[in-house]
Amino acid sequence: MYDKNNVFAKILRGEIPNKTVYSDDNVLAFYDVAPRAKVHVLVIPRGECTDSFDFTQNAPADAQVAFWCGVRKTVEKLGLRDNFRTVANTGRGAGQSVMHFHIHIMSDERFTEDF
Ligand code: DGP
Repeated sequence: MYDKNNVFAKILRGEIPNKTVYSDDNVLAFYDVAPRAKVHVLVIPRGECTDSFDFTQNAPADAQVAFWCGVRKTVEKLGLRDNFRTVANTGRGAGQSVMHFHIHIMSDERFTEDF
């Protein structure tokens, strides 16, 4: 169940400030407050969804396409091309701490871990 008081919902409502990278009618992209890579940006849909499972199951198809377009535009705005990762922690067991679906975009000179 979606909690309207999660921190990203508050960011979307303007109740918590953020350092915006990209914004449109469907998505907001902003720098992670606790970066774990040289570049660490979060992309979130404006619609209410808890995680990637919820998003892919329940968000309208056009919202899903618009979200990935927003991810692409964010990557382009950051000037990234061939050295970035997109990660979607899904569920508490995977370390998801904010229950509003988000994609991490991370880029560094070199990653120390391979997946
Ligand atoms: P996850 O663990 O996948 O749920 O990632 C949540 C991320 O959100 C985590 O890397 C830290 C970030 N975060 C938490 N609170 C805030 C905040 O108030 N502002 C910003 N910019 N990022 C936040």
